[in-house]
Amino acid sequence: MLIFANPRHALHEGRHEMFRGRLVPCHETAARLDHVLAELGRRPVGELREAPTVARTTLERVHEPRYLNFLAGAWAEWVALDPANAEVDALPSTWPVRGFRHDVEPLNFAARMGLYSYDAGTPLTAGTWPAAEAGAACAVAAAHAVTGANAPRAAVALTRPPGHHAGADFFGGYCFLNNAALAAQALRDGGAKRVAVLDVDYHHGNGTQSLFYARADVLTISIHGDPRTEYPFYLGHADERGEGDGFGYNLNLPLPAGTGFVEWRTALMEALQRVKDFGADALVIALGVDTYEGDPISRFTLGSGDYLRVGLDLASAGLPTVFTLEGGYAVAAMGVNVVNVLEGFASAGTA
Ligand code: SP5
Ligand code: ZN
Repeated sequence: MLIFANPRHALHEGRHEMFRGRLVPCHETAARLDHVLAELGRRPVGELREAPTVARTTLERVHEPRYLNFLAGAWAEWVALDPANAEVDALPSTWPVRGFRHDVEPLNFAARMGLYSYDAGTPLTAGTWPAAEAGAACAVAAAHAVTGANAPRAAVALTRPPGHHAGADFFGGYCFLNNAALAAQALRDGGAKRVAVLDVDYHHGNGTQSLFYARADVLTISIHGDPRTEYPFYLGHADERGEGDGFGYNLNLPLPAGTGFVEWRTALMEALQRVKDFGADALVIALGVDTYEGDPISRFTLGSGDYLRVGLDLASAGLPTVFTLEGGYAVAAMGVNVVNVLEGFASAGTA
């Protein structure tokens, strides 16, 4: 198993997210990834590798050019508005909902923040772009690593900010560039005919779903908290099955808040059966561990030991596999939970 850890992840360090009318400390912190790296130091389940940089054209396989241009320049614009902004995160506060235009890019910075986002929980900071770009490079490198003869079974993009909520031209849910989608597209571009993305984060992978919704070559599956009560609320229902050529190639398995490992694993088995029926050549796992019982913002009750079994189950698909790191906010348990998945996977055989 090869592990590409984002060397720039800590450059993205938000101060606050909007919650119930207040700015509260961010849940998505650099310490999360530091805990995973520390646990990997104790239990080296794979070899750490450095990722080469990613080309803009590779990012454009998934994201809109005008969105990438905005993200890359947003911090400089924010500080140019007022030098005092350097001490404050940029958060959106106005959004073009139904009936507004999306084709005309406003000149106003706040207006563009809203055009390219969907929540006020995702601060853009001085280091957001370099951190996200280096993370995307890890995801693409991980996809390349499992491609070709004598490739290892699995590779991991150990990165933050996470990615699965980000769409072609929007950020949100702590995500800016969709690492899982970039890995899936890189696998396709590297010769895989059919790629499955299985999202096991507590929250529905709305960005990934929307990116591949009309495509039959990338199957998207998400197991998550029922969006009627859980973030991201407006997508992730069981009746979303894809559209056009992609009809039948999206599977949502929403579960009620409070779901424990036995029921969660039943959904995982259904997901893995669908991956098998699809005839995937490669698998991307959007690995969130916010399904953990101690997670402060989520409501499933998986235990740390359960993640070993999750890893074993994922390995049973028998496919070249790329992991991208998504959510998980019980910071102290984060390292054990993530490395348990990887160790469980590796213990199945030749990863
Ligand atoms: C990648 C990922 O897991 N993103 C999740 C984004 C969830 N954002 C909304 C969370 C709102 C909960 N805020 C609770 C704050 C009170 N301490
Ligand atoms: Zn999540």
